[in-house]
Amino acid sequence: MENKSLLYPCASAARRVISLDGMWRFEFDPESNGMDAGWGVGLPKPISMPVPASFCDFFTDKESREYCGDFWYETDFFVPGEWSGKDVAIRFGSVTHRARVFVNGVEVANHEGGFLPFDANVTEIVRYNQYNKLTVLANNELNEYMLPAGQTNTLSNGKKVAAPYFDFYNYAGIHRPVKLLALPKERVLDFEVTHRLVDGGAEVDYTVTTNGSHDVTVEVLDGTTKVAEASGKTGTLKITNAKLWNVHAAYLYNFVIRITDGHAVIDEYFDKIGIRTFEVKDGHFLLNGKPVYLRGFGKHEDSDIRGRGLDLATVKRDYELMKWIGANCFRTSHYPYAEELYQMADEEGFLIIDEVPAVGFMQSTMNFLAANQGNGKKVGYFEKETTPKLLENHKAALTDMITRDKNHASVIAWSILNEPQCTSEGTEAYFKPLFDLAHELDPQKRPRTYAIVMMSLPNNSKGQQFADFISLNRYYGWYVMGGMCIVDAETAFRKEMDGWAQVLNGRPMIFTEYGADTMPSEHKLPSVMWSQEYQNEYLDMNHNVFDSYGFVQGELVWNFADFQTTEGIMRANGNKKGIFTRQRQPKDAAFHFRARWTGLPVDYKGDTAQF
Ligand code: GCB
Repeated sequence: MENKSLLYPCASAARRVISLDGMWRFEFDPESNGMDAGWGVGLPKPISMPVPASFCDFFTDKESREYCGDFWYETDFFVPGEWSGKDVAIRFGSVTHRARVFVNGVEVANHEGGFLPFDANVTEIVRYNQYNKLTVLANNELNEYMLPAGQTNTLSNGKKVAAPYFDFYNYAGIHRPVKLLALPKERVLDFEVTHRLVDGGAEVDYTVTTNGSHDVTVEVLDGTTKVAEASGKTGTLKITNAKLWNVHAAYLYNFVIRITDGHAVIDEYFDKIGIRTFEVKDGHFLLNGKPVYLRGFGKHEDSDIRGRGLDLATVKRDYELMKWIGANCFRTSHYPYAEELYQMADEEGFLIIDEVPAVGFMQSTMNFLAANQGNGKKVGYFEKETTPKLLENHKAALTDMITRDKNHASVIAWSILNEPQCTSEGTEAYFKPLFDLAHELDPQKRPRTYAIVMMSLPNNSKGQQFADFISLNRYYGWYVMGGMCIVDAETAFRKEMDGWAQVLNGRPMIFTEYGADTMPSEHKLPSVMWSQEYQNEYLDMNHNVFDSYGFVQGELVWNFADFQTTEGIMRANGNKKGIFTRQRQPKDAAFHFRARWTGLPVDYKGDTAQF
């Protein structure tokens, strides 16, 4: 799109932002005839629906909750007369999974990809000093060449049903804030920063992209005090005695970009930047040159009632719990999260492994989760007819994720896939362009990884050589050799680890998943699987293994909290591997982790020579 920009909206001397969040109108369109019936100019029988939120869990009937197909949202918005002469845009933080947007009945955007922002320029369409109608035709069907992947099945009663190849509920709706923007015609479209630590301070190289030719100036402020400035679309800002951004000790500078014409300000854009370096070196993660051991979680955007809709109250509680337990890192499994979460990680000093929604790229495993999906066939996921289309969608999502998130101090790495079927022939041809693209797009050249599924072993994982560090999802003692057999699980686990030691070539390894389903209601002495006691025994075994390998440089347990999944015999109203319940209260394991993580030094294994 012309003038495409994924910058987070901000108000300034040249920009205006109005929130369109609130109670919208909503209607299901199971026969997909809304378009022909003119729903773009008015929904015939709408019900109320809050935005942002998933629509699913408000309903008391199952057909509505499980609805799969087209659905519509509608609201009215007022455009101030004084905005005339500006560009007017509507920005969606995300709509899951696809959206066509109409203003006053005119189609203004068509977007696929349920976890990243998009906008629509509506300058030529809106009526000033009047209310305008905003309508969204959304759709939540799954297919094998989208991110995340799945299928859409049809039941004998003709209703469609989502069959995800992934283990989280297919929540849908307008999940993130919607904003009405007034933007100057000539404006900042994007910027990027890279940091260098030098004697006596730091240097920040920047590039600003605009859609015009006027001068650009950049300022860095410490609070309100200017500490560096530069002019030109690219340049270097020198900051003496820079306060570095660090884990749990974040420091953010105000970053101001202006486009000027003599003394007149054409555009002004504000952001915050944290100055830090991050790299993988000699088997360690180095933050500002110092080793850091990653501890934390795989998470989900998931909570009662609002589903996957952004809920700042839940976000706040999650950060408080993560601080309490001594975590310093999380992976945005299995999709880029709302921008507000990264801003908070920047503020709180958390490290993020940012994951694109490349999940479900393995037909055979996840199918058994829902009773009606399995076909039991092993299929090379990257040798399908749909693979070229999948790769195209994957590149688009990766591009938008890196473009959106590249300036966050909190973002330290890119996770390019979760548990792909990576033992078949097509793997390398599929992976290489994506890993190359991530490197090309990221000015900070952050390390790249992907989460490797069980049974993808050091000798048969075809994509592992592309990763800058190895990330394993392992369930020894849960999906394999659980309960009494946990002793054998440990032996098998160590054997696999010895194999990885041979192929790491100095790269660190982390665990992006390990965990055991646990019912908060169950206690049993001696333990049984699903009890709180077993979760702790399982964790002890896993931590013993991690502790005995120097190259293990991080542990992100699965999952931060219990979360909703598709129903099926493998899940008891959701996945119960949470260390916290879905209501964000601790299971026993939370105290276990708090003792461990607050006890390990920040640079745990920082000086190990075992590589
Ligand atoms: C995995 C998946 C994750 C699941 C988890 C589990 O390997 O990456 O999405 O939820 O296992 O609990 O089975």
